[in-house]
Amino acid sequence: MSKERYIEAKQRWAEKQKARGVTRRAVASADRLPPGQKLTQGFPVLDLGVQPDIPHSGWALILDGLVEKPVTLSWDDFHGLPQVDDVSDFHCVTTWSKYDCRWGGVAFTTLYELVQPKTEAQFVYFTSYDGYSTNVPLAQCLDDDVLVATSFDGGPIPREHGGPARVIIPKLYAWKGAKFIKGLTFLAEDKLGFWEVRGYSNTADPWTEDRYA
Ligand SMILES: Nc1nc2c(c(=O)[nH]1)N[C@H]1C(S)=C(S)[C@@H](COP(=O)(O)O)O[C@H]1N2
Ligand SMILES: [Mo]
Repeated sequence: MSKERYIEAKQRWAEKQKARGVTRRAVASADRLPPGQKLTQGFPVLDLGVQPDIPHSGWALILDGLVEKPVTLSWDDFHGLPQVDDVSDFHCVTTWSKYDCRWGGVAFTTLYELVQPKTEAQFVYFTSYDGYSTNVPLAQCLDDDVLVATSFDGGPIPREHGGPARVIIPKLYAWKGAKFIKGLTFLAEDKLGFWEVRGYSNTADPWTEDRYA
């Protein structure tokens, strides 16, 4: 994609977001820790008891569903896309939060532009190499801090934290960010993911303590 086209696309998203009333992530402030959360300096690991070992040669990211241009990206394809860095806070529903996580990878908006979702597409269903899944409305995925990350703190994402690639959606509880990401499917109707069918909230807003449905 040419730089001009990329910037143009970004501008369209910004306009769309403004129209939707989406605001930027708040900067550090006294109100930075959502209610009921405790700050941790460490980085706990939460998984389903499996940490799949996926070599870069065997890794692919499948983008499909209601899109004009479905695509399967190899590791090299993925790294040929524009890369971004984003520093964000991480909030797990089990009450720990971690500040200033630096993730690098491809912005969701870049993937969106690549596959060109049809107008019916309103939800994204994420699937992972460990059998995990989760779901998020498309509008929230278009926030500028949402990415498919392949780096953490300047290095590869450790396997226990979801490497080679994981999704980061800072404004939602962290179970909405799939580790070991394998596929993004664009859907017209919402489809509940692994924890959502097991009683976790579908909206997952840390600021309203929207933990369980
Ligand atoms: N594939 C996959 N992604 C997942 C999970 C999982 O079990 N499998 N757990 C979720 C939960 S509940 C949280 S809090 C975060 C934890 O990320 P971490 O282990 O890097 O702290 O990943 C989320 N993404
Ligand atoms: Mo979690």
